[in-house]
Amino acid sequence: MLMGRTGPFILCLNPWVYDFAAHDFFARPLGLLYLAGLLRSVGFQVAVLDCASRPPGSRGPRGRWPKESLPTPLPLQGLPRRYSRYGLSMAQVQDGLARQPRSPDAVLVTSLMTYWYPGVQAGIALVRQHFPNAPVILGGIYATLCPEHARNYSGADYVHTGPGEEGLLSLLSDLIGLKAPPLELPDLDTLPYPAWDLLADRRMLPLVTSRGCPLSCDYCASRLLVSRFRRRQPDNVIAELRYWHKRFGVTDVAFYDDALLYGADDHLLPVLEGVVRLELPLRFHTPNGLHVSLIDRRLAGWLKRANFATLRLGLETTATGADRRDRKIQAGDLEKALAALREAGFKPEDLGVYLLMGLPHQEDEEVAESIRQVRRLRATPVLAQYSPIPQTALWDEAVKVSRYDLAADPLYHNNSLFPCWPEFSWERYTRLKNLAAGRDERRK
Ligand code: B12
Ligand code: SF4
Repeated sequence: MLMGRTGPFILCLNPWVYDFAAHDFFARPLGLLYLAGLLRSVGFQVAVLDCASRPPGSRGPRGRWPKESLPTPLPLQGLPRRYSRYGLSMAQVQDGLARQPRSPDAVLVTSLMTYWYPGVQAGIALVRQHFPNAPVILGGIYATLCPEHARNYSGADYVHTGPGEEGLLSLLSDLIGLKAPPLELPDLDTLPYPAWDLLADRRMLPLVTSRGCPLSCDYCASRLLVSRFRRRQPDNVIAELRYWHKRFGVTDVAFYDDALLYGADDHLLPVLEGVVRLELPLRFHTPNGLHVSLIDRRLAGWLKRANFATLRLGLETTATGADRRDRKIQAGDLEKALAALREAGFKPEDLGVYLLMGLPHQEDEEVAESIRQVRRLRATPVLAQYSPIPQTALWDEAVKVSRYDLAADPLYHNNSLFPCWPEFSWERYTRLKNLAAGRDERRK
């Protein structure tokens, strides 16, 4: 443990979202909060500034981010969409930086979507204006998936790839000469809780009970971000929920797991049993899609009993065989899962089913048929637009078909561009959106 009340001071920054469209759908900088928790546990003084947050007055665990229009970046000009900065205003962030107790010994900056890097650049530039002597370390998903780009263009002094827990303390010692004691290599159960209490907005708790995914779908980056699937002990998860509920009365909890339902008998089910047994008045959300094939009647019953309010299932497409880009679903799985969930008491509007559109070579009719099937099964189709991700199995194909030079600039990974369509088309998009909303079919 570092001694004294005034240990080294680390500022953790979650930059703004820069995009054509964005919505705070239970989004919090969980990875950064884990690192803040870890540093605090060994004696660092830590502060968190979350630029991608909503002002305290706005309601609910999710909602619209305030936005300010920005000039569209040069490579994307001509697209009929307005580019914006989402989150706190520039003045609020400047004020947040000015209020820091002193100049930080280092600044940790996180990153999420690869194509949000202009927000990372802007955040780092602002930090440099305020704290010219503080080294800036960038990590997170953009940094891991596009390390060369991040090294060349983010403005950070150091770009870290992969999970931050293992290398962060030695990195800080190297960069700023801090003498932190060697850390027992943390497993997921000995890791301190994320420093969620340092967020100004505590209306919703982001929770992860595992890291990585046992599967490997062609369009997904999970394996590249975390190579090994690991899970926390159920008791550890229950203890965390109890802790935050007791301390701050939190009720809304969003799971960020890639494979929350995997091996549920000795993982999620004991967690939910614990929540029900302890009568914790929580409400759960799964903004990241759940595995359809793993939902049976027993599990569905527990999801209802434990008060899951926002359910998203990851179907992606009803295509079968070689047309599928993943290995997570077999014929009949969706029918079985939805029947079990409805029997447990979930209503069609509770059951959002993600359908992936904009994949290379994907015909609109495939998406339309998936939409119809989801509607026939009395669930709600939710369209998710494909974002090509470097190093994934589908990347080369995406590069081949895209009208953009995907490899030249991560801005082109933006799913709002439909980068794998021959051109951007509001008509094409609107037709499928209407169909998903149940409008088009009725008019026919
Ligand atoms: C939860 C999640 C979401 C949440 C929101 C999360 C958030 N914070 O905003 C929701 C469900 C809303 C979401 C939405 C989307 N998502 Co998402 N999401 C994820 C997911 C599953 C987990 C991210 C996470 O928080 N992990 C948990 C924490 C603990 O890990 P972490 O943040 O990576 O942090 C660790 C390291 O990165 C590192 N680290 C992080 N910061 C720093 C800083 C420093 C200094 C250092 C040293 C280290 C470091 O250490 C941390 C601890 O180990 C990832 C997949 C994945 N496995 O990561 C996809 C992922 C990020 N999403 C992705 C996509 C495509 C989307 C969508 C576009 C989906 C769609 N088509 O609609 C939307 C767009 C969102 C929007 N608002 O517009 C892609 C990224 C695509 C891209 N081009 O970058 C991913 C990678 C999934 C995939 N398909 O492969 N997402
Ligand atoms: S199951 Fe989900 S998280 Fe796992 S590899 Fe496939 S898409 Fe990614």
